[in-house]
This record gives sequence, C-alpha cells and structure tokens, in this order.
Amino acid sequence: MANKNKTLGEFIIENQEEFKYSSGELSRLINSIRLAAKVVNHEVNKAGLVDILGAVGDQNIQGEDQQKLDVYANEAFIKTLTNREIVCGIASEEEDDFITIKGRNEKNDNKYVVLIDPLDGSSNIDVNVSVGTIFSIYRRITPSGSPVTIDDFLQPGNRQVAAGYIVYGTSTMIVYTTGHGVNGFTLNPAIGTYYLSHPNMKFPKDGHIYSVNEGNYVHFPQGVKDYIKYCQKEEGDRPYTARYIGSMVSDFHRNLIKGGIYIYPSTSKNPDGKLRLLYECNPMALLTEQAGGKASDGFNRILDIEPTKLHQRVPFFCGSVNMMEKAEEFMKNAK
Ligand code: P6P
Repeated sequence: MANKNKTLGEFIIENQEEFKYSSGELSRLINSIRLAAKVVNHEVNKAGLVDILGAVGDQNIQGEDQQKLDVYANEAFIKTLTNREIVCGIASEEEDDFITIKGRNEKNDNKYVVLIDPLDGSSNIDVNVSVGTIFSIYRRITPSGSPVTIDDFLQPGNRQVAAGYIVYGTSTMIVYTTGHGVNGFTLNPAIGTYYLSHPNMKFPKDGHIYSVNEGNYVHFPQGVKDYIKYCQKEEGDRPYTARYIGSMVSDFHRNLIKGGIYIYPSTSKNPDGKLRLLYECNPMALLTEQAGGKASDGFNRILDIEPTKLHQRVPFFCGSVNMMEKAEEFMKNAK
C-alpha cells in the first residue's frame, strides 16, 4: 500500500517482520501506547476547560510539583500497559521505583520493560503550550518467570528495541522507531485514527536553530558559552535563530523537521544537568541517531552510557550532525 493515508495499525502490521524475536508482542505494545496516547490527548485537549489544571499538591521524586495531568497521564499509561500481558515492568518519571507487572498466570513471563516520562514539559500545561510523552522499550535481561530486577531497567540506550514520543500540540502525533528509521503519525481526532503523515523522518545535516535556556548562561560550562556566542556571531550563515519552548518534545520535533540543536547542559547548580538518562535522553537519542542526527552528553554518545541509577540525570546535546560536531568541538577545546 502506498504510504499516503496508511494508518498506524496498517503500518505496524506491514512492518511486523522487522520485530525479529517477537511473535507480535512488540506490535501489540506499540498499539497499547497508541491507545493510551489517545486517552491522554483527550484530557490534554480539554485541560483548560475543566478543573484538571493546577498541582495535585504532591511532589514527584524529582521534587517537582505534580500537575493533575501528570498524575492522570502516568496512570493512563501504566493501566494500559498493565492490561495487555506484554510488559513485565514499568519505570516512570512519576514513580519513585519501578513497578512489577505479573502475567495472567501470576508469573513474570512477559518479555518487555517500558520506561516513560508520561507528561514531559508539564509546567507548560497551565499556559497552553505543547507537552509530550516519551517512551523507551527494552527486552528484559533477567530470566523469564524470575522476578523483575533493577538490572532490567539499567540497560544502556543502545539496547532499546523501540523508542518514541507523543507530542500533544496543534495536532497530536506519535513519532517512533523500532530501529528501522523514524516515522511520524498524525491523529485525526474526529475518528481517533493515526495516519502516516511523516514517513522516514530525517534530521537535516545542517540547521540554523539552537534550543537552550540562555537564562542559565552564567552557570553553563565554558564550552557551551563559547558555542552560544558562535551561534550568535554575524558570520557566514549566522547568527542562528534561538527557539526554546521549555518542552523538550516540542523543541526536538521542530528541530527534527527543520534542523537544529537542543542542549540541556550541566550547570554549576546541576552538574549532571536536568534531563533523565533512562526515560528522556535515551529514547530521544535513539530517535536522533535513527533519523541521521547525533546525541551526546557533550563528549560521549548517550546510547553508550552505562546507567547506574533509575532517575539519573545527564547533560544532553542532540540534533543535526554538523551543529552537534561544532558544539562538541567547543566542548573539547574548552576542557
Ligand atoms: P528549564 C521539562 O521540564 C523539561 O524536562 C524539558 O522538556 C524542557 O526542555 C526542560 O525541562 C526545561 O527546563 O530548566 O529550561 O525550564
């Protein structure tokens, strides 16, 4: 079938053979994420209309105020993933520890673990700015039937079997990879169907957009300061354009389409940066590389980092190859 108007469901079936070692569970897992995304999208789109805004009053493990929509999205994804007998464990930004999910026969014989940031950029909800969900999928490494352990989650990003995001923006899209390129699907809310709107997405090798919170400039490492000054200098195709939404999924999605670089570096206040390795940086790094871009901590490939803690943070640089190489050059020379 020609790409035009192919639905996400048809795409998954047609690409089933890509999921080697999987007798359909991974397809069903992607499908369950598709369903959860519709449920969350419905709430996000009406957030301004009903009393679902405002913080629950709790603080999540990150010490951030939990917005009601955070809690709702977290529960929606966990419930949907739990009901489908495919996943043996889930780790979420909103949960202090990972959750074990037993199969129908009360055994731990489901094959996959999922790590999610259920609603990234949630501080933007009250001001009606796009937010997103980020997901990362691994095959468990502990024996089937044995208890799920933290080792099943502390896997390097290069072992992900799938990763993607949902962006709840002017339109709602799912963008994901199973290791065979990146494809984007746009939701037609009238009929609740996702259509293949962005086949084989690729980062332009060059870009003219840099996304970084310059409010933290004085706290940045010297290499980042030098790179920002480079972006702003009147020379050749510069100055570049600064675009920073405060919602990584939205900044990433724009840069993937137009070309650009997103940087959340270490700062003197947060030496490991702010973004979490397992459920923000690893999935976005896999998407980046599958789309022909580059993702690092300023020095080392994100996907090769050996995780040590569930909520560990890393500095994060990702985007167009040529922009990334220039930024990493400044980081190396300033060392
Ligand atoms: P700051 C949202 O909280 C997030 O994790 C990313 O989506 C976003 O790019 C970044 O943090 C914004 O952080 O410190 O610039 O407000």
